[in-house]
Amino acid sequence: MTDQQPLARPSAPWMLSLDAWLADWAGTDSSRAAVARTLSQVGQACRDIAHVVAQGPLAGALGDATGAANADGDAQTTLDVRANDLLRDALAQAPVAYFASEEEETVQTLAEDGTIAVAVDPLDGSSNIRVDVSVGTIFSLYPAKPGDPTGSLLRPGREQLAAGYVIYGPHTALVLTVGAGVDLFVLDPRDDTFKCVKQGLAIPPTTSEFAINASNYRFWATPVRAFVDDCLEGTEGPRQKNFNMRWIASMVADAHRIFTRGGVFLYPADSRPGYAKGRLRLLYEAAPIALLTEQAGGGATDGMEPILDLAPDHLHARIPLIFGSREKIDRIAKYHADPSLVQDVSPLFRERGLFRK
Ligand code: AFP
Repeated sequence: MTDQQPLARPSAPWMLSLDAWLADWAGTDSSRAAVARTLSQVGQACRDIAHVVAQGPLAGALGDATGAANADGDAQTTLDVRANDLLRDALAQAPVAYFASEEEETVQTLAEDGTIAVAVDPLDGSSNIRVDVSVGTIFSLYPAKPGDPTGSLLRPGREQLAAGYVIYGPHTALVLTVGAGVDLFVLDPRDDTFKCVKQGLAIPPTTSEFAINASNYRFWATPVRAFVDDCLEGTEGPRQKNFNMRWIASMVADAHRIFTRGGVFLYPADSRPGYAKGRLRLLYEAAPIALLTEQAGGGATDGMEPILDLAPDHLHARIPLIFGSREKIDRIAKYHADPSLVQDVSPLFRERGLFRK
């Protein structure tokens, strides 16, 4: 490229700042304006979290356990608590009535007259902090029901007003939906502003990648084993193609790969004590990822039902979560709905599973 040639740029909204993007979307609609102000504050908190993450050990022992546990019994790290505080403080400057978090046992009331309820996983993948692997923040917005903090949040994911995640990786990226497709923003370190770099993210419908913690193989139910066995059989199995496997142990990082080049993520229920409903939380992990996934043309299921149709029965309820490329989700759902299909689809199942003794 010579000096004279202009850089090839997609048309607007390339490089539109998050705040400009939100103002454009909200227009003169007051309900949208409340959502926009809330998302702007989420963006500011995540920018601050990105700064702390980037400092690594210079900011203190971020990955060390504080000695406390969250409502679910997981050990809290210093960064879990810092991220939670940054989000809660930022959202106190927005029209947010209620704030729920993985790190808070109950719903916090921030502004009695607020119109939005927010649920967050402030720091997803905290076991990766110490090894400098990507971590993230997940967020979900609902309309607040006046005087009903918990009821504002215990509802089907389809009622979300907006959802997204931020990944703190080699660059910090925000993936956002307000219910009309999915857009990608990158935090520009030159002026500390999220800028839109892609509109209308679409998850490729077919894929040759899957993500699952295969060390739990012996604890899985038959449909999940069958699906993985079929992938592992590669060109010699019923799928007649080779697959690649990835597991980052930060769902946000696995999700970001799937939003970029397709694939499927599975954290199923298993027979270990405490894992009867998997590991991930419906309100602030599965539901926002499911909304993003559906908005990007993919699917998200607990094996039987779309995640977005499910309402948590308590704030920290868990759910088996399978999301990603449409074709894979449909196949996995079929295995769950009719276990007799497992024998047809995978003639080698039970005899030659690669993880089987
Ligand atoms: P943490 O935030 O407690 O590290 O959990 C991360 C997570 O919820 C999700 O991001 C990963 O996909 C999953 O747990 C990893 O779980 P396993 O360690 O059981 O594979």
